Amino acid sequence: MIQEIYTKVLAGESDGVRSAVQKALDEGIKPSKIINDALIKAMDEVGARMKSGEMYVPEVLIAAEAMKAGLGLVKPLLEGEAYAVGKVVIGTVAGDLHDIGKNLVTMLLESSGFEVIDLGVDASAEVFLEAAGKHKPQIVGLSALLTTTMASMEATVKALREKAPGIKTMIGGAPVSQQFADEIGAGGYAPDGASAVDLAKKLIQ
Ligand code: B1M
Repeated sequence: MIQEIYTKVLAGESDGVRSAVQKALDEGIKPSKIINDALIKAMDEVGARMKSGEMYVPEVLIAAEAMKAGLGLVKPLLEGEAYAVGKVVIGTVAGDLHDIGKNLVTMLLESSGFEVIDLGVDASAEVFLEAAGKHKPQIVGLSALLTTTMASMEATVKALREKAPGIKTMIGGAPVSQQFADEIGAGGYAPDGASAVDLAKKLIQ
């Protein structure tokens, strides 16, 4: 049944995932095993296929939806078991309304076991700082799609470094790069959603 869930997630079949997860639960398979050995493992494979160009954004989004459909069934049964592997506050920086890439990164982080607090778009340094204080994440993730909003990203990273030095930052978006991350002192840069998950895992180690 674990294999069936895995296969259905990769195929993006939400209904199929739900019924396979229900069957697994009926067979007495532990929720944590279903999450780790089927749902998260399938999303790891989705990430790998996205990186190698075997899967494209729409298929990835559909697989993440299917994964979340299964997760919805098992998550309430975890009985206080620590589930989230880490906490991330994420948002698109001030002046920038692009959120498709940020939403994709959010879905992939969530389906890889992270708890994600999404601040939406046009989030100022103050909004990021307030959320960092309130939610105490290990990581704050910033997205920017405009060359003009790279300055907002720099200002937000600077504010976080000064006022919340224990929190790691990661950045992404079409105009930014590893070089820019190094210049502004961000904790890391990821070029795509799958790499963002790998980076987040690395940053919380
Ligand atoms: Co706009 N836009 N847009 N736009 N838009 C771009 C970005 C642009 C390159 C188009 C162009 O001119 N060729 C250009 C920017 C030029 C520049 O600055 N260099 C541009 C412009 C100029 C504008 C406006 C100024 C247009 C105008 O009004 N004159 C305006 C700005 C509004 C604003 O933000 N204040 C504007 C508006 C819009 C729409 C609202 C119409 C719409 C956004 C809808 C939305 O997001 N809800 C839109 C869109 C859709 C685009 C394009 C076509 C597509 C962007 C996208 O969603 N890509 C884009 C051109 C293009 O890229 N072909 C363009 C798909 C997405 C999955 O990829 O976002 O790169 P991406 O995310 C990737 C990675 O970058 C990475 O992972 C993601 C998944 O692999 N990533 C992260 C992203 N965030 C990350 C965070 C991480 C880690 C990785 O860690 C935290």
